[in-house]
Amino acid sequence: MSNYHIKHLEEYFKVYRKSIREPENFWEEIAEEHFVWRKKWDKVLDWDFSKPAVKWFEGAKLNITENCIDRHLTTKGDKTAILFEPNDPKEAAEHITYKQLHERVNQFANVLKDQGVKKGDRVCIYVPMIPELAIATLACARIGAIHSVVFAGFSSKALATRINDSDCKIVITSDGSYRGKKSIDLKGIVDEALENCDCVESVLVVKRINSEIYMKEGRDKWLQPLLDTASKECKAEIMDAEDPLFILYTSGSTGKPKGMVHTTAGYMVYTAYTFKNAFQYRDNQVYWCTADIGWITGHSYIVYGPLANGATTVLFEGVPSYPDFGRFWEIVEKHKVNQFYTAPTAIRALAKHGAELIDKYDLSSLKVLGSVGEPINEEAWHWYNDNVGKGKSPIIDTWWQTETGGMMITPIPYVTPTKPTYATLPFIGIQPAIMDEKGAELKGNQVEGRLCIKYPWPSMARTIWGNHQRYKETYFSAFDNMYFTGDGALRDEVGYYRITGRVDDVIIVSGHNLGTAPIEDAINEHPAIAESAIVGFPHDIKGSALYGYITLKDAGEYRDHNNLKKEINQLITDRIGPIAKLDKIQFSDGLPKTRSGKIMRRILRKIASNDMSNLGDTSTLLNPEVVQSIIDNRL
Ligand code: 6R9
Repeated sequence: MSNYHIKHLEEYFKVYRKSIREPENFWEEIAEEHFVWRKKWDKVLDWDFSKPAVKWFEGAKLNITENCIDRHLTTKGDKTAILFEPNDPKEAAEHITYKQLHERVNQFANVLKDQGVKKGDRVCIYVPMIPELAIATLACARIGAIHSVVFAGFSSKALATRINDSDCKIVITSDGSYRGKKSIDLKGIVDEALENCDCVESVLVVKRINSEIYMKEGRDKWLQPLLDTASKECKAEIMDAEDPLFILYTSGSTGKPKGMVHTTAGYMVYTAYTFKNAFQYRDNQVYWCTADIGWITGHSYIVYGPLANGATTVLFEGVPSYPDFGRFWEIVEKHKVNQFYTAPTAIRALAKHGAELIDKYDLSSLKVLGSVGEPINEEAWHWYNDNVGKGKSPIIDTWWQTETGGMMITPIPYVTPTKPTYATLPFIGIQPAIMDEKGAELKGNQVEGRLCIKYPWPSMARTIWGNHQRYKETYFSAFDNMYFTGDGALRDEVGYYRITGRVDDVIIVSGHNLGTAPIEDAINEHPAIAESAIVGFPHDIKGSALYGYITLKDAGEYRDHNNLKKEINQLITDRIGPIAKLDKIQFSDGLPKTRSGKIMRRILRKIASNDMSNLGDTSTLLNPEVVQSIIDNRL
């Protein structure tokens, strides 16, 4: 019997119980029935969280690209694997079939081999959202090189840090990239970064914007001529289950970015299984995740998860606002997208521009709406549900992390009844625990605390590149024998989980623990408010007090800021209590955000505390310019 595709709630509970009671049997069956192996494993799982050491499918041999591409060739060779939608809506979309993907990945892999790249070498990929990004990633996997994709919006400094940390020998980039009306000189950024990277021997350059760029003799090569003469056949390197597949950097609350290391077999099995179920993907459907492949969401749910299922995955080069805020819906209509996966920050930005732009397009193909990246507030949830889903497409609020490799807590659409702002139930095989500060597990329902995971799952990161000690300290030291997520969560009366936000965002005001997320939710209910971020600042009497940074939907319309401040505090008093009222409220044109859309509370916290000495590297922000304006107008 196959448990691969869950179809109703009773089945979810049955399969979930099995996955917890007999995890090894469970994952063995999934691995056996749904993937191709060069050799099966000797042991399904070996683990010890105290070291920490985790191995899945030890002894197995495979190549993930044979699972993502080769095995589909006989049945789906002419099916579109990657559907590329360019930045400019006037440029034609490109349909890359599984057969073509096979050829292009092999050619790219052969070029890498010619450049001297071998199994285990690190390859930095700094390419915009064009087909070559996915192809380069898969080409590395084909030959067993470890890819390190760096989001092509990071600064030269951030890029250099990442290249050096994992000692990359080659960088793949493009002459430039398009982003809405703008074009960006990516190669220039790479040149600047490489002034500080001795490890890099060569740079392969994809032509995208046809700009005049500097090519360093002996180091830089145009990719296309090399591809043109490369063979379309490239034997897949046979990998061990636990060989590293990729490194992906994620920023910690302090220190340099952490290069999370993901390995081959477990990552493949889990991302494929979650993709199939969380999106209820069926053959011939069109799936679109708007993330960038530079983030874990893109790795797992644009590239590996969808392709392992033989799906059609849309790869969008542009931005939601170009040529106007209707672009997402235009693409949904044009390609008849069935599953749409995006982030709350995008939803809020679109909501700000009203629903009229949606009504111009036919969104009837949509069956599942996904959300990822941060807690989705009530207002955004309803806007998404009512206007995009027309109340008919379930929203899956998927909670997971770069470190977890795949979704951890999420509804299964048409199976798990959804509840606004709740990620609902753990995915199959996931054993969450809610812990109190003293390290005791809070059993039963209606509890709130720190979110941990008690048992290994196949796609968990195995280490931090070059720093296993930091991996242990960050994730396995706060609580005995548990993976600590860094997030807070509550479990409601029926056992549904709601992620309450990073626990480092908890502020203690007059001895009361206040999470920033519920306060922000209350504020965001105000019709004039677009977004808000709450941080703590030192206060003589209360210990800490609350400072709110707020952006308005239409700044011109609400000139009476004093009145607005009163209304905000009244909302907070109504929703949470007077204890959560804000001492200071600053209106601002924007909030500093990471490239993946997360508000950088660290910076706001410093400004609120009047400590501008060490704001850290703000160059990696999406909007570094707002920082100065916030400083200039601080209260
Ligand atoms: C996949 C991804 C991880 C952090 C995570 C949490 C927040 C992600 C969320 C969510 C509430 C959700 N987060 N999804 N919070 N609800 N559905 O985003 O990975 O970039 O590593 O971020 O994002 O705080 O710990 P990553």
